[in-house]
Amino acid sequence: MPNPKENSSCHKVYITTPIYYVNDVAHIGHAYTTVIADALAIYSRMVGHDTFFLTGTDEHGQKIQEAAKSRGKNTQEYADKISGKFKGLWDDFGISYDKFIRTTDQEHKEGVQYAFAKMFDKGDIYKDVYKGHYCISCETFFPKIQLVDDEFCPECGKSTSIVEEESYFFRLSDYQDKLLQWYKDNPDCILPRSKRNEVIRFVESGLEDLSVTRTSFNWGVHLPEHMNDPKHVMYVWLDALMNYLTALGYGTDEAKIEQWPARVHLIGKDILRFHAIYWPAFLMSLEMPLPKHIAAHGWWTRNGEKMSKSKGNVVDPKEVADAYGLENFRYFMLREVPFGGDGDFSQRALIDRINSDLGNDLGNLLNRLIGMSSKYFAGVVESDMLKKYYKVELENMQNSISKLEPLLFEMQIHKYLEELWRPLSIANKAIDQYQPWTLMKEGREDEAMALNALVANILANVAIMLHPIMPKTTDSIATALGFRVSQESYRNIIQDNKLLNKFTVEKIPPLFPRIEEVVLVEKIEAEIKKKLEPQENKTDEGIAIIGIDQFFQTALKIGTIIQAEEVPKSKKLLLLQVDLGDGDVRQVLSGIKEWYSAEELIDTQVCLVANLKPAKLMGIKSEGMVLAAKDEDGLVLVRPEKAKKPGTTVS
Ligand code: ME8
Repeated sequence: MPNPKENSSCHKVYITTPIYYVNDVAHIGHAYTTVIADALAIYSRMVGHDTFFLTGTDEHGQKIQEAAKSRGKNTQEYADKISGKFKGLWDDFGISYDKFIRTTDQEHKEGVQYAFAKMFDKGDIYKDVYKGHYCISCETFFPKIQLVDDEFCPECGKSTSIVEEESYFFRLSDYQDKLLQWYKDNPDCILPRSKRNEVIRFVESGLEDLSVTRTSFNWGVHLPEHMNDPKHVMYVWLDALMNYLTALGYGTDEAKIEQWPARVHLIGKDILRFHAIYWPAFLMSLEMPLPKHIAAHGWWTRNGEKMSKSKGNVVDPKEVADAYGLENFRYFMLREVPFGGDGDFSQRALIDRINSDLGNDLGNLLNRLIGMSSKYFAGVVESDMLKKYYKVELENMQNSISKLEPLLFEMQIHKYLEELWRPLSIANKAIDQYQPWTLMKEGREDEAMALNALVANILANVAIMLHPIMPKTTDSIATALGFRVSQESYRNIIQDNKLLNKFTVEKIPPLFPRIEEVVLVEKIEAEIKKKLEPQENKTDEGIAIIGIDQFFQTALKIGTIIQAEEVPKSKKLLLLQVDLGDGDVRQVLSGIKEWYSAEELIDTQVCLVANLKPAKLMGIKSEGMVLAAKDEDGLVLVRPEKAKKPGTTVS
């Protein structure tokens, strides 16, 4: 990255976030990625680069189709609604995206079809049959050895199903060496660098060709019409990754594509494999230049667990922003956690950052300047004498500022902010050391004015460089100092080290009123407490102690098995029809085939969890779960001691 002092030329800078799945609403993990990208985009525009910032939503695939179905909604309407919520949140947050792409946009679909045809014509895509373990939740096939207990997804823990279908394949294996060469030639292509090593190890262990179409559902981009194969839709990751190109007009409006390649794709570490392996391979196949950086950040956790929609432990970014101030929250997220590492969300840490870094170090410095200049100089600040008296402090500050830009684009954002706080400490120390009140008492007015000017100029530099993270707050600081944050002030103050012209300080209200605990949002607090309770109340075996109310949330009923049959191709599953009385017959899949034959189960009774959300295994719906006990000697079903009427409640 060029030094800002030398860099006045304009570059094209294309910044992207992942496109978010519309299977549920946003949480702070999404806000984190989006805010980092926003900060980079604001910075890049301020420097004068031709900047394009893309975000959007990922709307195809079985997961979305099922999410809509389980809510009884039409898939497109459901996608419209959740996509609108993401967009609404980013608009509320003032995120400065240039385009919000949706994978259901017509131009996107056409662009993906164009790319597919291009790869097919080149011979990089061929047709074959695929058989494998598929996790719907992650929209990914996993080799058997990676499964937990031969069945469960290694990523999310959910049950996988065996999918056997005709499929088109991308010749990923052909790109193994080229990918390794790319990682080798571009040490910064994956950030942080430690993540690059992980990717290299993965690729070196061997790449298999990638199945890139599905026939088991239809909510996706269809193959180009001329390929005459209407039952196939594209693999959601091929569709989704292509958004980075189609948003620029790839396949529909080539004239706009000059913004490519991406300067940085910001992602979470959960989707690094797709971005660092599949995506560059697709791009190589399409003969497109590769992105400069793929930057993977860590996870936000709650009590040490990854925050995720499926776990239900998410923190709503809007609630936090409303409670503590949007820009304070932005600062906190970017300052608190080293990029690439995980961070546990804590309100205590957030309050400490606001009161200490923002209130004490930054806000108080501005108050001190306002106080000193109005008391001694009717609010006027003049920089004429600054270099005469405080040259060393000034140079130290400028030295710190000049180190910043590379840190930002190398994704060392917490270090960027750490470094940016050094000038503030230079200013605060100078006031304590030289004491303007003593200088005034001793009649050294020039020195007192120079000290004021030192503080004002340091604040101006910090305001500009903090602008990408706290745009409105820094606009207020700049207003107090008589200037506006803009490309021009960036050039003058940061690049050319110019000092502020004579100005009169404008008094503005305190920027960071101290936050006491009582201001905490009760709702968030109550939620945290609720989450913590079961942790504190555990048996010696670590099992949560629950109240009777929680127990009664599970509907346990006696049912009679009226029909049982084997599930073709499954070693473990039997398909049972369980009568719960009053015409309520449940279809239940149960992994008991190793211990029971279908025949011996007919007309026997079981205990059934009757209010489980229906789930699909191997494409078959299951509407309950039979209780069983398993130890090293095998498994037995839990049954009533004597026959009971079907539907009898177990309590
Ligand atoms: O993966 N902490 O979408 P998604 C930090 N549609 N960041 C988190 C997070 C957490 N706990 N949880 C999610 C998808 N994120 C695909 C992407 S791109 C072509 C397709 C952030 O809705 C993080 O950036 O599951 C992660 O990569 C992204 O949200 C995934 O969002």
